[in-house]
Amino acid sequence: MPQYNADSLKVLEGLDAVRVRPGMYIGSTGSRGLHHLLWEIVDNAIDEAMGGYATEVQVTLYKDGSASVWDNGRGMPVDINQATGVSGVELIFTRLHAGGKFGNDNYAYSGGLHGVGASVVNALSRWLTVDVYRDYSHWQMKFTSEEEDDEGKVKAGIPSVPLTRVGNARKRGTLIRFLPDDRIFDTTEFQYETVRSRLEELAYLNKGLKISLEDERQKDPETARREYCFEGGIVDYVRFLNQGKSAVNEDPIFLTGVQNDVQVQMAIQYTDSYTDSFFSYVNNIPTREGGTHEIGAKTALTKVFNEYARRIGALKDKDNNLSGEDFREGMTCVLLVMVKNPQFEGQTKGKLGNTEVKPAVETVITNELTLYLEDLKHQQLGQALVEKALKSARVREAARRARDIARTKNELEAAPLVGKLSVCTGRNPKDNELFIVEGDSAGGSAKQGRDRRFQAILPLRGKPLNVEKKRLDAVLANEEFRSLITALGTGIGEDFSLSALKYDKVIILSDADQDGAHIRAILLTFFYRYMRELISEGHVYIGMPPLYQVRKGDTQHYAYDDRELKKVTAGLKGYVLQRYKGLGEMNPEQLWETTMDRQHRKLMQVTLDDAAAAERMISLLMGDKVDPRREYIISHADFNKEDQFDASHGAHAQQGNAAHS
Ligand code: 0RA
Repeated sequence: MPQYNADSLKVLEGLDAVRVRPGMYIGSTGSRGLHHLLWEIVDNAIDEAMGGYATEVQVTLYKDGSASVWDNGRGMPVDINQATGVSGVELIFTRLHAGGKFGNDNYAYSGGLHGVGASVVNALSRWLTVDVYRDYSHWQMKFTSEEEDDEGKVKAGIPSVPLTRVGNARKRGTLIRFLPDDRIFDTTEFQYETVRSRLEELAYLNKGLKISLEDERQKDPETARREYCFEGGIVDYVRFLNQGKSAVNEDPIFLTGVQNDVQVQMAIQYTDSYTDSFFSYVNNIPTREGGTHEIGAKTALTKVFNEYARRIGALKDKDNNLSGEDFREGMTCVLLVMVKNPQFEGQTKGKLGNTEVKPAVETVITNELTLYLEDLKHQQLGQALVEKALKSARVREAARRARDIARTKNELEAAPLVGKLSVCTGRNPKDNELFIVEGDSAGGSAKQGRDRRFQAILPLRGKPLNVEKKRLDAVLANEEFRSLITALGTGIGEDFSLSALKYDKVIILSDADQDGAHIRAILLTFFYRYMRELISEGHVYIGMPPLYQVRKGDTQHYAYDDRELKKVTAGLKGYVLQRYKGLGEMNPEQLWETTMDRQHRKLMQVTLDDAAAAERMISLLMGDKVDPRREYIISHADFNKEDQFDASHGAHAQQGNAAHS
């Protein structure tokens, strides 16, 4: 047993605090918090690479539920820290906030959101082992959270095997393996897709770094091992995001520079689509709510392009400047900044607050984009982009007029426009739900079966317009969408206002087949493009009708997937099984019982967790390039799989009352 002095006792108390309030350190004890543990360790490995010491990071997920992270960096310090008399490794894993940072400048940019340190991971694991390879030696140390104190309380992250030289080694690096504690977490299963997509993203953000994933739980060798390395960094990333679209500039514009300690990289590729997609990151952390870095970049883009448009004579002295939106039409952009002390704000801490970052980014982008456009090689592109912006401005003006007309029309002819809508009687939007139902017959059942106090029904006839291929004016001209917009009450695009929302939940009800999936995708695309807050604030849901009815005598059970069907029918004899092919097959009572009743239904909440994946999925599925779409559909053709929305929209299944709170 290792010896403890008074100082280290205090340290142990510190780690115990982590187990008392895990949420304070990792946000939650759900799946998100679980993955946070892994990101914590991955961040340290990436820091080592960003410092220029490592070229490779490997993550492994094991069958026993543990995970490991390897980097070929310098190896954690194994020598004794003079002030404490404890080895560097032990300090890193037992001292809160010691992390790997040591006040070292190399680590100045590391994880703002994570950065709570490897010790937190240790405290929340059943066991953790470290292997350090450096100076031709292999060192090992182990920790455990299995021991109990006199009162039977678990002691967090106690060294169980002291740091020991276990052999010779030629390689250099650090391997950390840990088993998340199932007494802390609601789930201890690492999700393959969550891990894979984040590692891929990190590989794009860290040019030239080789990041691999090995998942020993996977049978298929292709999924079991993935390796990512992008020599083009974020330039490759925008190309990847735009795969489903037709590019205007094959070679993305790449701008980079440093200003007042803020490192800036930006890659831009224009496509022939009409929306803009801005993906920003601070210290490798996605900033979905934007912030000062985004504002700085957008300000610079608008300013430089307007100046350029004047210089080439596309704008005359008398003309007004074009708007930022006009220059951003069809733009996909990745912005990555490195900031010393990032302050994250906003609902989900996804917004950068540092005021000094705006002028820094603005300066870098202004200088670099000006130089880029002055280059004769880029003259043609520059002209084309100004043309595109001018056209966007003209259409925007036309759309504004159309919208005004739509608005007055709505007021004048509100009744006919929402004629298909069956409103609810309750007047409190917080209690109310809008079901968007595929097909008139299911719509009819829903109208009869609903609780009319809280539930409104909007039936959709046939497939709605695919908005991905349309500008706002065409969307507004479409009657189906006009009904929807009017029903929601929020307005659309720039005019969107969440506070005017008439329903707390907007629930899409479509069949569990390809057509149904297509309709869902079109509706989600519409919300994503024109009412994004509706999704990000958690108002959009997918209703999950059961796939089976099991009837025996007077009683009936419903099963929402094959696994549940097995459970329901286990030990049951002489039952009648019905497989529902569509919502239309259910009578009003059945539809109510299975799909609409708050007590029993299953809803999937659509979230924007992975906006980049959503963006890509939407352009692949809804865009106009046929080949990538076909490929995607072939490889993801199982439309009954619940995690279909995980990949594209990060949806989370919720059952019964859970979805109701
Ligand atoms: C501080 C000092 C040194 C290495 C590290 C931290 C280090 C930490 C981690 C965390 C994961 N992988 C890591 N690799 C290295 C050593 C400094 C030196 O060798 O002089």
